[in-house]
Amino acid sequence: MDIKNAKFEISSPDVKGCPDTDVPEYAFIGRSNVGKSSLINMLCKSKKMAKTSQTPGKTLLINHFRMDDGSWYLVDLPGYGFAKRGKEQREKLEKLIEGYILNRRQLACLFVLIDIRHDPQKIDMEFIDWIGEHDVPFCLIFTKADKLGPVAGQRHVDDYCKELKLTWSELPPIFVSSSEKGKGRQEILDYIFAVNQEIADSKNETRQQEIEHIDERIEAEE
Ligand SMILES: Nc1nc2c(ncn2[C@@H]2O[C@H](COP(=O)(O)OP(=O)(O)OP(=O)(O)O)[C@@H](O)[C@H]2O)c(=O)[nH]1
Ligand SMILES: [Mg+2]
Repeated sequence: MDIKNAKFEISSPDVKGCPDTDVPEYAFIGRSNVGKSSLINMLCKSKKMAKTSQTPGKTLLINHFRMDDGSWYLVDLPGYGFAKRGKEQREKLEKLIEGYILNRRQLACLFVLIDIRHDPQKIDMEFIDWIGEHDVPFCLIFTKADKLGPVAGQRHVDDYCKELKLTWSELPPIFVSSSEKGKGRQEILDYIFAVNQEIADSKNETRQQEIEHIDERIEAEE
């Protein structure tokens, strides 16, 4: 399956401003400059739908992109941990990210992006532990795979998983991507479409149970 159409919808300064929807959404988070906005563009086969920059700190709002006529959304979030930001702005962004992750009931999966070249960093590990404590469904995506050869890339992923296994008994789904080369696109989209299907199935089941309850009540009254 593939995305049929994709369109920017709205930028919000906080979770209260996000669109009032009832469909699943998939958000991208990670350190500033890790490639969140580029990955959204790559998935949507667009060069400029999400704004990217060589300078960290480009994305400062919650950006909603509607997919397939609004049947699901991709969400671009600001990066965390950009040291050059002032304390005040850093805290403001942390609040925005936290508010979105903990309160957005439409969030079907949070994709946590890690630069494939880097050794495990404390800030990412702490973030992963934090979302784990709050039962946020998440996947890991190792980005910028084109910057390393396949052997070195796999070694970095393996080392990362080893580190994660020190605190996690089970690892989340893991993807490797390159927005430059389109790597990982189909795997990530397949995952999203499978989760969309699961959510649709469970909604149908709930609806079916509600109908059966109503039927039973009508029969009892007759
Ligand atoms: N070689 C390579 N460069 C990439 C890739 N993904 C992103 N970049 C580059 O990395 C830089 C940052 O990309 P963005 O997509 O803006 O990163 P971001 O995570 O959205 O950054 P903030 O919004 O500032 O948090 C840009 O110069 C991109 O061109 C990739 O897969 N390969
Ligand atoms: Mg960005």
